[in-house]
Order: sequence, then C-alpha cells, then structure tokens
Amino acid sequence: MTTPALLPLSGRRLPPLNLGASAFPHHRATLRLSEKFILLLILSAFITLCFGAFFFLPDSSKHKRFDLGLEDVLIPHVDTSKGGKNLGGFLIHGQGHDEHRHREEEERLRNKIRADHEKALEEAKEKLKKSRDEIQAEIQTEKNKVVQELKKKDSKPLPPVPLPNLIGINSGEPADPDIREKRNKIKEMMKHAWDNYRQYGWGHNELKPIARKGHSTNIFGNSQMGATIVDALDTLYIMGLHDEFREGQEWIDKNLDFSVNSEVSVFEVNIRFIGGLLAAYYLSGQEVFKIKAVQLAGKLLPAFNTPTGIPWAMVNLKSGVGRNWGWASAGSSILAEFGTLHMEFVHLSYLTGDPVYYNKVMHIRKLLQKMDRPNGLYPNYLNPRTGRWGQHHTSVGGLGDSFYEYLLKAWLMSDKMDMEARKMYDDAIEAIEKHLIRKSNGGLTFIGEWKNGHLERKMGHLTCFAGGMFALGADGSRDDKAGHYLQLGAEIAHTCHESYDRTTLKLGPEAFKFDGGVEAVAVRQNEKYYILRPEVIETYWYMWRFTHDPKYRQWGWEATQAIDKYCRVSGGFSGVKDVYSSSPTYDDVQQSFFLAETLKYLYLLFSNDDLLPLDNWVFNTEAHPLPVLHLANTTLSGNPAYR
Ligand code: DMJ
Repeated sequence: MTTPALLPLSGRRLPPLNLGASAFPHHRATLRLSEKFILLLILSAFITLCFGAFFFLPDSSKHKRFDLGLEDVLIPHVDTSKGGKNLGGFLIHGQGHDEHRHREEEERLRNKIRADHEKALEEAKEKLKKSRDEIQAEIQTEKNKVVQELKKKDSKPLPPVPLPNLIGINSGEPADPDIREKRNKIKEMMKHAWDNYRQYGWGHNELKPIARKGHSTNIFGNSQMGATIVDALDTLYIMGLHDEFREGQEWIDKNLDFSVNSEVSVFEVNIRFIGGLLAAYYLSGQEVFKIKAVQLAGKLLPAFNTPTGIPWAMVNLKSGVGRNWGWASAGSSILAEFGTLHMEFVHLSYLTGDPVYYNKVMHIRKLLQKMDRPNGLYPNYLNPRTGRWGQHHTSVGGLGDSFYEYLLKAWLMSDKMDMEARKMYDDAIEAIEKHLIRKSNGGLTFIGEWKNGHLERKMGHLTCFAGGMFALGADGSRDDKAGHYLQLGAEIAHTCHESYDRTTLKLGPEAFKFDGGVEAVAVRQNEKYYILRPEVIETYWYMWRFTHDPKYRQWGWEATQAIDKYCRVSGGFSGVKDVYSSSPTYDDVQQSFFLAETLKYLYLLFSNDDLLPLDNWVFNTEAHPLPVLHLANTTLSGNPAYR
C-alpha cells in the first residue's frame, strides 16, 4: 500500500545520500558524524510521515469505533419499526455534520504532516547544500566538543587536602646592594637562558644554543615534552619572572600530553617533570600542575610491574612496557633511579589520597632493608627479576647519589617522623665514611668509588652534592655528631672548590683524581668537560645556609662569573668540552637542569634565608622545593597513604 504522503512534495529529486568514503575519500573518518546526522534526520522524517500516514490508512477498527460512537448517540432517536429511512434525514443530517468535522480534522492532519515533511526535507537539503569545508568545520566543532568533554572528565578536580605550610615563596630580597646586584645578575642569566629557549627551542626538551634549535636525549623519549619549561617553572616563580611563568603554564596546559608512544626514563621524568610540576603547584596554587603531575604519575606506574616491584629504568608511556638500560650490569635497575622516587610519590599520595604511590616506594624500601649489603654498602645495581644485586659497585656519585639523598630527605619531609628512613641514611653514611671517604696527601677530603673490593680514588662532579647532604643531615645525626657532619660537608665543599680552582676556566671537570701526585684534577680527556652541572654550587648554598661563612658566596660568585664568561653564547648557555683549555669548544647543549638547579641554587645563595626556608621546604634532587608535611597542620595521620 502506498500513501501519497510518502512521495516527495516538491518536484526536485534528492541527490543520492553518498557522504561517505567515496564522496570524500580523504575524509572517511571525519564524515562519519555528519553522515549519521543526516541519516538520523531522514529517519525521523520517515517516522513522522509513517505516524501521519497511520491516520489515513483504511483502518476498519477505527471506522467501527466512529460508527459505534455515532450509533450510541443516535440510538434513542431510531425508530426501527418505521424503518431507517424515516429517520434517514435525521441520520443523514447527523452523519453529514460529523463527516464535515471529520474531513476538517483529516485536512488539518494532512497539512501538519505535509508541513513536517517539507520542513524535514528542507533541513536535509540545507545540510546537503553545505560545502565540504563547512561540513568539515561542523565535524571539527563536534570533535572538539568531544575532546573538551573528555578533557573535563580527565581533569576532574582532585579531592581537596589541607595545604602544608607554604611560607617564604617570594621573599629573600637582600639588603646589601652588592649582594642584590649579584642576585640580579643571576636573574638576568636566567632570563637569557629562558628567552633563547623560548625563541629557538620552545616545546622541545632542551635547547642547542649555538645551532639555535631544539635538542633532546633518550631520557625524555622521542616526543617533545618541553622538559626545560617544566624544569624551569619554579625558578622563574621564585625569581619573580611571572610573565615567563605564565607562558610556561599556558604551554603545559595546552600541550603537555602524556599519551604518547614514547619510552622515557622513569627517574628523570620523576625528578624533572613530577618534581617540577608539584613544586610549581605548591608555589603558584595552579591546579593544572597538580593534575598533570598525577596524570604523568599514572603513566609511570606500569614500570613497577616486575617480579620484585623494583621498577624498570624505562617505560613506554603509551603501552606501559618497561625495560632496563642495555649497559646496566646483568639487566639490573639502578639504585639512584629506583631509589629516587620517594619524595614525589609521597606527595602524590598526599595530594590524591591514593596510597598507590606511597605503597610502591615503601615496597622498594622494605625490600632493600631485607637485603644483605656487602660491607654495609648498597651496590648500584639490583636485578628487578631476581631481586639480587648486580656488580658490587658503590658510588655516592652517578648511579648511587640521590638514593642516599632521598633517605635523608624522606625523614626531613616527614617533619622528622620517618625514623626508618633516618636510620637507613645513618647506617649507609657510616659505611660510606668507613669505606669510601679518604684524605689525599695534600689534605683534600674526597669520596671515592668502591668497585669489587677496591677503592677507586676518583670523585665525580656529581659526588660534590654530598657536601650539602652531610650538612643537611648534621642535625639529628646519630650520637650527636652534628659538628662532625657539618665539618665533613665543609671539607667536601673545599675539595670541590679546588676541582674548579685548578682549571683554566674556573669550572669543574666531570671527574677528578687523587692518585699518583694528582689531586682534584681530571686526567682523562673524556672527563674534562663541564655541562652546566649544579652539584658544587648546591653544596655552597647548603653550607652558606648552615654557616653563613662568606667564602661560600665568594665561591658561588666565582662560578657565576666563569659560567657567564665561558658558557654564555648569544643563543643561551652551553657546556664546554675541556675546562683546562683556554680556547674551549662548546657541546652546544643548554641542559634543563641548568635552569632548574644551577641558576636556582645561585639565586638562593644570594638571597636571604627567608626565601624557601629549610624548616619548611625540602628540595628534590632536581632542586624542586616540596613542602614539609607537618603532622600538626595536615591530615597526614588520617590520610590512607599513612595508615
Ligand atoms: C640532575 O638532573 C639531578 O641533580 C640528578 O640527581 C643528577 N644530576 C643532574 C644534574 O647534574
């Protein structure tokens, strides 16, 4: 049965509804939404018409109902004995009136259906009249809406937690004009480093200041994650470079995406990105940093899926597949890498109320506590499959360094409540002092490296951070040896200063020896470089805070001038390949830690102590300040992470 209402009312025929892949072969995916929309439109027109047509179908039941109704009304007036005809007039009259009403009703319905149908067809035709660009624009808008919705879902505000004491975040202006001038000079250097990165490397991980383009290394994976932006944020903030801070925040908000098929170093991403984001959050209060830190942390968690729970060194942010560095002893994970997660992960649990992060790092700690340690020393390598040590190599420099630092800082960050961490630190430092720390013939205290029962009399630039660590750990040390540890810190600071002072450029080499008449000097050509590292300046700053001996500011200023003279180029700052050469060549890399650490520690060295006071802030190993979680002013005891 056909109904006239189903035929097109206008003479124009609809063009074929081919908006799919064959219509726009390049936009197969993007047309799907529009196609669905049109089909839906036509379907709804069809349903409307069918619904309307329903009233015109010769439906006997309906007619019967009408008849019955009429009969019901007419029965009292029908004199059957006289035959219907006599009453026919009455009947005809009654039927005629009703038929008229009926016809009117039908007409009204038909008009309505016609109007609806025309409207639906007009809309469909309008849609089809749109150009490809217009359709694409509509689709893009729809897509954006979906993305925004997803984003909103992803960035749901985290449960509010009481913030720890956030004091001393924008003060520290020195009264002495000379010190103020020096501090301003350091701020100017920061601006030079940032502005050039902004101009030539924006969004890349680091900058090549001579080639004037972006730079990256495998620690950041293969995607542009803006490492310099994230690492530099808190330095910008404390220096009062707020426009630059906002630029960085905007980039992070719009571009920092962790759903990338990229294999990154768990350690580096933790200390630079999570540490940097958390510090930026605490300093500025901007939620975006906290949200990004939590998102990123979620991407690192699969790295812990190993038979022992000791994480892989690297993880693919998209697939979650982890593995270790090819060069590491017997497939091992590295002590300084899996042992440098604690501070950030405790803060993540604190801010989210989710104990998962805390549990991961506590599991590592418990496992280490149970293991035998040769001579009380922690080897640098641990196999995450077997839970056994790899090569017996112990270092307070590369591969070991920040593990010890984080034991001490876990205790400090817990408002000195985490006694387990303090004990592990004290035990480790005692073993280090006994087996690794020596005095050279010339009276320089140095920290060597333990390799299979043998002490290598060589110290790395990285090891120089330990001077600051000893000073920081002096208060609260076992047997009240605070004076001893402060003295040890001062001796290491002195040795490291010598390693700078004995070079042509007055910048320290990567590693230096205490052997065969050589003291605090690099011997091998491939250990003579300086890559803008912070550790020596970091120790000067801690020593300054604890002693206020002016020599630390003097040494810090020497380093500032040397960096400005030999590492500054018009496109930023570069490392140098040989600190003993009067005509050094550049390595053409502006490391992100130069902005995060080196310039920050210099700035703090020339600021008053009320800028980021050490009673309230603990610096992670990338110099990102995280607040002490005082039990008194937080809900730590009620936080599931701490139960
Ligand atoms: C920084 O990334 C961190 O300080 C890390 O702990 C080791 N060293 C580099 C800078 O030298």
